[in-house]
Amino acid sequence: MVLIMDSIYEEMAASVVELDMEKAKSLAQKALDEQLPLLEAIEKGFGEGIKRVGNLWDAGEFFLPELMRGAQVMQEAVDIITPHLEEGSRARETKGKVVMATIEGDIHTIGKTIVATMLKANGFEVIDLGADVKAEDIIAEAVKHRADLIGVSALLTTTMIGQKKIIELLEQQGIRDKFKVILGGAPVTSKWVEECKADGYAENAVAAVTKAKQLLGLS
Ligand code: B12
Repeated sequence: MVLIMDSIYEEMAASVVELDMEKAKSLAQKALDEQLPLLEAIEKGFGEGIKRVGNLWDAGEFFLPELMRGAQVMQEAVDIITPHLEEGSRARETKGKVVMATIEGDIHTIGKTIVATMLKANGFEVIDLGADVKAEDIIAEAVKHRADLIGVSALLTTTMIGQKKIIELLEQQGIRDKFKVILGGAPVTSKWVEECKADGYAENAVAAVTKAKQLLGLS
């Protein structure tokens, strides 16, 4: 069984690298039809594919159009799966409110959206503000919605500084103690999170849920 799954995940990864939208979408549908572990399909399948696309870009073998197409293929495949990830959570009581965004200047949405979906699937109420959101606006929304947790994604080394700004603004506004703040995104490390004086870091969506529960005293 494990071997069969591994080969489906490999096909999923390959569909992203081959920029084959039809193949990716039909594999996403197959994951639903065959009731595969959906998060694993995203992370080990399509997620692995987009990482390989990133490596090809790094190696100079892919250019921006391929990078963009790869992202689009991954996004559309994941969009087929995510509504089904959330299904189990709707009736349950909310574990807490989370405001999530990708920081200003940064248009990378895929990882942030996966984290948001996983949090929803685990009973959190998530207000997803999208990408390229100013630190000021993230805080205003967190205040407005009385969020418990703020989650901020950054994929560019040049935009990570915006994550730090969130903490600085919360301190300036005298509301630092009202929210727990978690940071993430490929270039983010626990050292950076410490430097920002944020509350937590998670490397992937599963770890993000564990961290969120831990910070809100739910585990
Ligand atoms: C897809 C992609 C794009 C797509 C994004 C489409 C979209 N809708 O998101 C497009 C093509 C638009 C794009 C554009 C650009 N990109 Co780009 N892109 C990538 C790529 C290949 C994959 C990112 C991704 O989606 N990964 C898959 C997801 C699942 O992983 P993830 O994002 O890391 O998220 C996981 C964790 O990090 C974590 N996580 C994420 N967010 C959060 C938040 C919280 C709170 C928590 C707890 C956890 C968490 O959980 C997630 C799930 O496991 C990366 C390469 C890479 N290795 O990361 C480059 C990369 C990030 N891009 C890069 C660059 C340079 C750019 C451009 C500047 C290119 C250009 N010259 O125009 C532009 C940026 C424009 C802008 N202003 O933002 C560089 C950044 C380099 C750097 N050090 O800063 C990278 C690293 C590629 C490279 N090696 O050069 N990109």
